[in-house]
Amino acid sequence: MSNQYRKIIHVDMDAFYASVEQRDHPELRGKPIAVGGSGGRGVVMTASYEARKFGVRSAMPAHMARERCPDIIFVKSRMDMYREASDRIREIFLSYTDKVEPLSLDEAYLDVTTNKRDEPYASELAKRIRQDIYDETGLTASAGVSYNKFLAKLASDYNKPNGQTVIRPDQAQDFLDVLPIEKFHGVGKVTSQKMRHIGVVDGKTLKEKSLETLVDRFGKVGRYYYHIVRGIDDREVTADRIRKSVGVERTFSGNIADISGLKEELDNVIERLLYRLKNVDREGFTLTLKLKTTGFEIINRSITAESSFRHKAFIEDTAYALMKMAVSEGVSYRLIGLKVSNFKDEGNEGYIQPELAL
Ligand code: TTP
Ligand code: MG
Repeated sequence: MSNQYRKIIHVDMDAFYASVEQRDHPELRGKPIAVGGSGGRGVVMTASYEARKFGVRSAMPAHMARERCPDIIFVKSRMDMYREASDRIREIFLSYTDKVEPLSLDEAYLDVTTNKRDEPYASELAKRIRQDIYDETGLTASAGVSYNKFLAKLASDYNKPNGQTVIRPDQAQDFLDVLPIEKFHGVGKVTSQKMRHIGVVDGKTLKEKSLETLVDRFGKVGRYYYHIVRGIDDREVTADRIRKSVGVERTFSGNIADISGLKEELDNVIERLLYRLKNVDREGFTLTLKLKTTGFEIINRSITAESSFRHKAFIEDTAYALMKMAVSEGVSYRLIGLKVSNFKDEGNEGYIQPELAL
């Protein structure tokens, strides 16, 4: 019986945007910071754990955050950096399993029942994934390990930050019984108020309600509540829809104007692209180079070839040629990216043979 259970990991980055800022600005480490607008209508996107001690939370108005934590430092968000970290994390996930379902930039479900490492212990995999994330991005993540999505997500929150929790089938009921009703994933403010109205304050009291009562009160979702409180959740981890491209980008720490500096960054991007292609195992026939200028202008140059972009030498030669085409003298750049697309099994045949002139 027990080997019938699925093995699901939920990974969630710790104070994601704030951690990226503290990583890139050492002077902010150990300090209460908030990422977001500090002005009149500014809102906290997220706060460092140092700021959370003062009660600063996501979605809180900036003025309230300042009231609670007068020393708080506001930092502007840099979405391109968060996206880049998110891409790297996804690369790591995909090197463990193809069944990866991202929920946002910083969290995902992984089904590791079978996995690319042939590792039977999901908690061991979770440890390795978190270590890989730290090695590759300098950021910490927390993980929850269980036999379904609901419990895995619940578990990832248990030992935050930089921790992990396993909920085994025989432990699930204990976790659920004491869980406050508003902590049930999918139960919002309105629902939890309605729940409290009928005497449901936690898992234990929710379990006392019959399926009929719950469906009667909450409609279809009542059935979901009935089951999750018993540790039953059959939702599959649905992998990303078929990807149309595999790409890697890098934002520079400073601006770069010289071609040798750009080439160095490009080499790094090529390495990462090769790593990702290895995990995807599909043949793409178009290579696209992207540059972003310091003025935020985006330049794309691409080449479609007769053979697929898989081998290092071919990718290098083509990428260097594209870079020569794309770069203008006297312009400085802040980002370089490389992407392979036009995959063979995409409904088209990949490279389309030009029609023969008869
Ligand atoms: P979360 O995972 O909810 O929060 P977090 O990663 O900052 O902190 P932790 O997981 O350790 O509790 O959200 C991930 C990122 O999404 C967060 O860093 C910023 C962004 N975000 C918003 O922009 N607005 C919001 O209201 C929330 C909740 C998150
Ligand atoms: Mg998070």
